[in-house]
Amino acid sequence: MNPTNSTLWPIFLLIIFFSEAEAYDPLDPFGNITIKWDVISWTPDGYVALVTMNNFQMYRHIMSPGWTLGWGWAKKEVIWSMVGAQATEQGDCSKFKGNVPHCCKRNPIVVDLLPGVPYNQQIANCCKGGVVASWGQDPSSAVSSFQVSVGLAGTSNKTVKLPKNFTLLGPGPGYTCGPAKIVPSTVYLTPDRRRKTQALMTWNVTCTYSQLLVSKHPSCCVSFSSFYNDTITPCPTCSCGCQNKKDCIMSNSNKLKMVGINTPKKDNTPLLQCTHHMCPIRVHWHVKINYKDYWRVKIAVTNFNYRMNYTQWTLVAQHPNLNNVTQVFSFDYKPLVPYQSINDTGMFYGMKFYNDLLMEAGNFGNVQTEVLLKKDKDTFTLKQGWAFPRKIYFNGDECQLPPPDAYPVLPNSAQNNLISFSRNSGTMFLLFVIIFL
Ligand SMILES: *[C@@H]1O[C@H](CO)[C@@H](O)[C@H](O)[C@H]1NC(C)=O
Ligand SMILES: *[C@@H]1O[C@H](CO)[C@@H](O)[C@H](O)[C@H]1NC(C)=O
Ligand SMILES: *[C@@H]1O[C@H](CO)[C@@H](O)[C@H](O)[C@H]1NC(C)=O
Ligand SMILES: *[C@@H]1O[C@H](CO)[C@@H](O)[C@H](O)[C@H]1NC(C)=O
Ligand SMILES: *[C@@H]1O[C@H](CO)[C@@H](O)[C@H](O)[C@H]1NC(C)=O
Ligand SMILES: *[C@@H]1O[C@H](CO)[C@@H](O)[C@H](O)[C@H]1NC(C)=O
Ligand SMILES: *[C@@H]1O[C@H](CO)[C@@H](O)[C@H](O)[C@H]1NC(C)=O
Ligand SMILES: CC(=O)N[C@H]1CO[C@H](CO)[C@@H](O)[C@@H]1O
Repeated sequence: MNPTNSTLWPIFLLIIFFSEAEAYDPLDPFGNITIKWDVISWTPDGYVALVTMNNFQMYRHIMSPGWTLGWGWAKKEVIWSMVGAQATEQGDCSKFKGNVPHCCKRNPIVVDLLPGVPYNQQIANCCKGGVVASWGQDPSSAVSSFQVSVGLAGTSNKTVKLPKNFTLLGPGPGYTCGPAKIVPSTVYLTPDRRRKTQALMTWNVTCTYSQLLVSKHPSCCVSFSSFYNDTITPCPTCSCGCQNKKDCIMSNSNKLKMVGINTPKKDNTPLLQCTHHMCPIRVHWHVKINYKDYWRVKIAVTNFNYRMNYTQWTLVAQHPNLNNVTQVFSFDYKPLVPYQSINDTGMFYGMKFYNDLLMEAGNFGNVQTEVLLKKDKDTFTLKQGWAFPRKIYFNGDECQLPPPDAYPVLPNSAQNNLISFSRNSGTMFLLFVIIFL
């Protein structure tokens, strides 16, 4: 192994240590969703707060039907009114005469408003049906806000009690939120940028994602092929669990002509095309051409769910040669460099209005790209599966890779394998991945 690679070992060990300990994504170690409450005025019986949700995750967005935020009031607070969002239930407000609160529940559940509500119900960054882009894809849309007027609450920074037990669905489970923490008050710049104002008090809540909370099975899988071997390495059988196998639909079934078959279910249960892997998403990585100084990979993403269009989808890949991406066709690409020294991860996403919508299963349910990579002569090899990715994520969830013994192999390379095994650092890494991940 060369010295640069050996310096990485402690980091990989750290990654493994962390990923087993708690919600921690080694490819986006600082990713989180932060919910900030800025008290912008005190009222006779409480306060008005501007609540801002920032998605600091590089590649995990909140897609339709959007976020759902819940919390528990510390005392007997009520919500007098909201702008830009609404509580899903009013609850029992029977003890109020005259002016009735918007929500009297002890554990309010709040959702964003839909686009197109009247202007007097809107504020900046609201009313997007709860859809929030990922930071890596579009930082300007990675934010959602609403305003809440709280009553029967503390009326100063000494008496106010912070809400507790925050929960976030985005739109499904997966997020765990920490306690609210008082932080330095947010400072605002006036529109002419000549005066600063500040919130009377600010608290933050941080939520992090763990795929394990969502399902014990992956939600996507990866298949491989190469120009040097006719074998296609398929997704592992039952990659995403086969418990729904009886409900899947053959791609030639007449049922597909039924009206309404593509309508999403409230709980988002998929209607999958029958495959041996039973995944809603398959990512195919094809090693296409080996030039003298470059090599070319084709990546295709296929949707097998008849009930789902993926908007603003993201695909993350980890491969040592992503430090020398020369050109990416038909997708946008951005390197992710969470550890300054390692540049082996990048995110692909669709071009706006062209292929940022991955259509439901069927004829149009796929998107594809080709990637041109410059070879580093010291590491490039077609042996030992080096040309295939170490990790693939779709929409922030890690996909199931084929088992290492199924990778397409170079013809007649069998006897060299053992030698290159100990010499080739790329292979060492792969071996490491195989054994420990
Ligand atoms: C949340 O993410 C931001 C941006 O990556 C980071 O600066 C901040 O430290 C994170 N917060 C926590 C509590 O991890
Ligand atoms: C609180 O959240 C905001 C984003 O909503 C972030 O900019 C700020 O750094 C956070 N403060 C702390 C102390 O984490
Ligand atoms: C918060 O959760 C804890 C444990 O689940 C519970 O005992 C407590 O009553 C909750 N508090 C509020 C204000 O919802
Ligand atoms: C509360 O407000 C007082 C001034 O009214 C200020 O001095 C103090 O720092 C504030 N405390 C917090 C936690 O914001
Ligand atoms: C997916 O998008 C297309 C085009 O916008 C639409 O016709 C179709 O009904 C959508 N399918 C689902 C399942 O939402
Ligand atoms: C990472 O690699 C990409 C090319 O794939 C390059 O454009 C980028 O500058 C590199 N970043 C760092 C920090 O080395
Ligand atoms: C292609 O790869 C497979 C393993 O995936 C291997 O069994 C087969 O022998 C290879 N084909 C050739 C021509 O080497
Ligand atoms: C062959 C080649 O261009 N290698 C470059 C790959 O990228 C790293 C840094 O990202 C450069 O240091 C190499 O020279």
